[in-house]
Amino acid sequence: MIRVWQGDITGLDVCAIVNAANRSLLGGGGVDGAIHRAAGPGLLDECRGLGGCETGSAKITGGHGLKARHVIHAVGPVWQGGGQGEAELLAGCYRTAMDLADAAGCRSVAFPAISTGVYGYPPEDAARVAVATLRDWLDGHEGWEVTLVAFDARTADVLQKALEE
Ligand code: AR6
Repeated sequence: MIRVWQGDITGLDVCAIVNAANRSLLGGGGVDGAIHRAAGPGLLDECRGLGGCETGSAKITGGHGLKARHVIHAVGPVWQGGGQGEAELLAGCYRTAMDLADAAGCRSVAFPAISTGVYGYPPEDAARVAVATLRDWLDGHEGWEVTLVAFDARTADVLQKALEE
């Protein structure tokens, strides 16, 4: 099941929340900064041991001070017009995050709108990639609750429309 929820991802009581990180995995602004602030310094300490992450993939850590048991740090592509494999890289973030959540024994996971902030991915296109990739993954995996988190009303609307397509 996929649902849309509007608000701050850092407070969600789910098994894993996904972070929109960069390749260093050492923090940043946007949702990344919010997650590190809410989780506390232990999260950055754990991230230092991960050796970064390739664009289009993800790595998992503990949730530290968060309600969520895990944080999955996904590195979305920077939007460069759409001809640089951005859609496949973004899909890779969602697929890898689901694989990691599954391996950790989770059945609930919440995603921010990866790449649609600082990285400039058009929200409508990103929402279509997110929904298609998640539907494909969930086909054959029972009993999951996936939350697409919108920080603002406009993003919530875009995500809801993508779900209804
Ligand atoms: N909860 C849910 N969504 C949020 C929150 C929050 N607390 N805060 C922001 N968003 P962005 P990106 C939304 O820029 O585009 C960082 O510096 C935001 O409104 O956080 O993947 C990293 O370190 C937008 O819809 O991520 C990277 O360097 C979405 O989260 C870079 O930014 C993603 O916006 C990654 O850029």
